[in-house]
Amino acid sequence: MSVFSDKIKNFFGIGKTLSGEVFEDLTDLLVEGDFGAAGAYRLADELKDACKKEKVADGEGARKILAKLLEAMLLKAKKAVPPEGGGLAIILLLGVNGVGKTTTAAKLADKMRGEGKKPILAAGDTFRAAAIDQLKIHGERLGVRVVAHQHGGDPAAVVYDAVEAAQAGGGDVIIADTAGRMHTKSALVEELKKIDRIVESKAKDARYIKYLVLDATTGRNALAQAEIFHQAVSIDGVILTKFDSSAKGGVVFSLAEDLALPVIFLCTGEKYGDIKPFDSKTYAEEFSGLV
Ligand SMILES: Nc1nc2c(ncn2[C@@H]2O[C@H](COP(=O)(O)OP(=O)(O)OP(=O)(O)O)[C@@H](O)[C@H]2O)c(=O)[nH]1
Ligand SMILES: [Mg+2]
Repeated sequence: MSVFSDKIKNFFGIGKTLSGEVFEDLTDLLVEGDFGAAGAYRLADELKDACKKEKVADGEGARKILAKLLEAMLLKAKKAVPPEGGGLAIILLLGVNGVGKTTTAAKLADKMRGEGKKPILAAGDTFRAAAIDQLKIHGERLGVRVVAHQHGGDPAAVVYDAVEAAQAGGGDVIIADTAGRMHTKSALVEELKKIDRIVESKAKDARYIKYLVLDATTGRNALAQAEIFHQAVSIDGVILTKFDSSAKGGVVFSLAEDLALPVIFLCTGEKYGDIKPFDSKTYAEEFSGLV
């Protein structure tokens, strides 16, 4: 799957016998793979104990146990609110500049339309001048309706209009892009509170989901972003983008363990189809170089 899982695979190469030193080296390798130091130590230790207990002395066997331990880590995340289901869904995409929010909004719209849904894209990034046009271009290409206001407008008002459009029969899932900034944390919180109020008053029964978009290539920095956003606005899950490039992916385990945040989708490229639902078992196995 990635260069990093190849490293894990090579590390536990055929014929490798498992000495204490191997587990120390593994700790370093996990840190390199965007695991935090504490998590890496703990995991290497757990693996060492499990190999001993199960009398596993070869690399291949160790990787199988590693995958199980990793999957268990991922299951510590809270259960994801699925974007699919009956009634109106409102999906808000949050995240810092350039992580891929707008692209992901388009990918989700395409995916959901392919699943028989009627998505509406809401141009909630009114901050950056080109953002509205960027979303409109996606909407035109995909044949998906885009609700937009002027540059500088109020994002909550955009969501308001999108909800009205949906309720008038125009759609059953709203995917709202937002501006990429969090340095002004209080502004973000205020902006979201306003959107929350709109949803509460206009679409009380809607499934309202806040996904944080994180760029996988930013490694541990992604975890720091998640901490800040989660604390500020309580997010429901993560969409990890740019997993196609040099991303290592260990941060996914920290998101689950440290913040109980589930990853919902993995994005692996710039094309509309480059998005797939996240599966814990598959991810753990891929990370361990098993598949
Ligand atoms: N390789 C790769 N590139 C991606 C992926 N997702 C987004 N991109 C690219 O990342 C860049 C930024 O994407 P945007 O969708 O504009 O990001 P954004 O978060 O909306 O950015 P701002 O609106 O400026 O905050 C673009 O060049 C995208 O094509 C992905 O999964 N893989
Ligand atoms: Mg954008």
